Amino acid sequence: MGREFSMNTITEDGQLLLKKAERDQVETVWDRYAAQQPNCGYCEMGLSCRICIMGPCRIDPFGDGPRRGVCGADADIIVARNLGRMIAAGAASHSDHGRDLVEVLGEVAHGRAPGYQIRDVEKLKRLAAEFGVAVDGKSPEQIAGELSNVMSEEYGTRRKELTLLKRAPVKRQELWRKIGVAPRGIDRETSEMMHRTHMGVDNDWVSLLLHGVRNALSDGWGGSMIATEVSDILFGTPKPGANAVNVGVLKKDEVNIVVHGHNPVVSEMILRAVQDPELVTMARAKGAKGINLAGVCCTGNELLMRAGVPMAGNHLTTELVLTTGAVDLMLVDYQCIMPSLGTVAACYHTKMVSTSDKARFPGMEHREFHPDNAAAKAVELVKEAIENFGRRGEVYIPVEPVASVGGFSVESIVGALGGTPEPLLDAIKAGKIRGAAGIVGCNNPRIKQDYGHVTLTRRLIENDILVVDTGCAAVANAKAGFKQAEAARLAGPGLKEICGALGIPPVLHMGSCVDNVRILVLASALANALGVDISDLPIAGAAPEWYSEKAATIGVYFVASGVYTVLGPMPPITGSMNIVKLLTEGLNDVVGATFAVEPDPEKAALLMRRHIEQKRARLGLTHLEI
Ligand code: SF4
Ligand code: MSK
Repeated sequence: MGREFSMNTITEDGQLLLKKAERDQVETVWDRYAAQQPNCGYCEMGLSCRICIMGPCRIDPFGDGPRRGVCGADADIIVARNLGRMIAAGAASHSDHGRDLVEVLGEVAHGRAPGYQIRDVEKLKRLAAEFGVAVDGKSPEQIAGELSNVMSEEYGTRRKELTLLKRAPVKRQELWRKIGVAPRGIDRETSEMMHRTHMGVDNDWVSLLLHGVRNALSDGWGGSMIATEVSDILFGTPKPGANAVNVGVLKKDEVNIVVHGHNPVVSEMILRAVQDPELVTMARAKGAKGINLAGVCCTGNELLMRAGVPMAGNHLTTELVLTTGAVDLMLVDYQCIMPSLGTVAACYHTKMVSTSDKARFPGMEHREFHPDNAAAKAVELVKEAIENFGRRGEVYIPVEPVASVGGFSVESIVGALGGTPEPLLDAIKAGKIRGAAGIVGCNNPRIKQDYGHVTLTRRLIENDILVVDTGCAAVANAKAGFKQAEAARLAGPGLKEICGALGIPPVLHMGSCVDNVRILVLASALANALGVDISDLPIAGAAPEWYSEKAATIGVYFVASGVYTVLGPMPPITGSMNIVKLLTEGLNDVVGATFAVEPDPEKAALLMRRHIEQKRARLGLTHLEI
């Protein structure tokens, strides 16, 4: 008798593959999560500290145990330092991803990156103008070289504040300056956070958290924004297009290559290689019908957004795709790649390859990709995947894929509206669309896979709230079928009418985790068109199943930009009621938005709807009492 897996995931492919994993005696993330229970209460509350080796220390919030660490730090200081370091790690991850793209842009400019090219020259010129790079009389390569240099400087400390902050509404920029959180350099804020949280530096929890806000903004309006923009320049700005999602996108009779991670630099070269007619002929000679490229997590989202590459699954599906026995090669770059994957793959024929100089994994071969060798290495690896096709054992692909539409960059959304955000604003003013919500972030075994995303999204669209999503949330909603034009039938009457008129689904896929910045840019465009700040808009954000430090940073830059944000899992802050109160109430007086924490997506939907209706009331629009 197999176990019942409907408690782990709402997805059919997930439940069926968990049964397969059990039969194959493959340990998954859920097994390891169960083995970790009960989690350490001190760590859950943020009350353990291992910053120095006078400790480790922990604070006893209830009993007769210590109320201070060896150095004298109390609960507020310890929780704030831990949260600060979490934000720093998240900002560092996304922003370093951005730096890698800036470096590729520079290599392309100097002709040292065969296979890469500048795909969106118009965006290159727009960005150059924003960064003060003159474009007249220069070739795209010259502009790219100069832009790459200027963007690199954003990472250091030469500027008073980051260039792209000026994309925010003027009121927001002024607020950031007034409270001293306008970031000065991308790396600088992360580095300063690590300094401030060293023993004996910043021991004022409010001051630490304000720097946390500045650090998160350095990512949202700095490193992540650069990552998205440079990816668009190099690989094309996304346009709406069809794709398919879930494990059913793997093909029994084709060579399956899956890309995983976040940075599109490697996967774009793989995409190019799998289209090479010579390699396709080679695959056919080995008995396959062709070569099938699919993605998981955000590298998958990058390819889905720009090229309609199918998506096999989100974070908690990454081990399960291997249990199909159908993956001939999985290539990983960095972030959100479980170190268990090599062990899972070893139970099947799957070849696992890591590609980044900064991310290595047990049980994987390492083949380092650099801009100068990426095109050639991609061909090499696709050949190896073809060779591996013949080594397959049993293949089990238990579901059919779900159709979906992706590719909603700000440019394509505004384009669909006729070149201005006005029609969207008119629909909001008329109450046909009550407001908009950004649903973002991961899966986390603390929450049944996809349940948080899908339930929350369903409740919002049926109440006429347009949903935009990114990351693993976007994949969850695509698997649930919310990203087909027909999904408009699930929407309330007003949203349904607008979707019908524009031919769009009620849930718009805006990309990967770094692409959360597209939501910031869209919110700024709406606020500017209305002549208000982002915090005045009838919008809200949510991360119903978040797990990662990057998601914590995203949450902070959303709130600091004026977006009320509901988290599913509780961050490790409950050891300090001062900090809980600041983040859930006090921040309203500082940045005009707060966090809420609500693991039940039904209740989270109510919180978001109530917030949106309150903002409508303040703008003098029709509103509902919720
Ligand atoms: Fe303990 Fe203070 Fe060292 Fe943290 S910094 S481990 S609280 S002594
Ligand atoms: S991949 S950060 S699990 S969204 Fe971007 Fe998914 Fe979260 Fe990673």
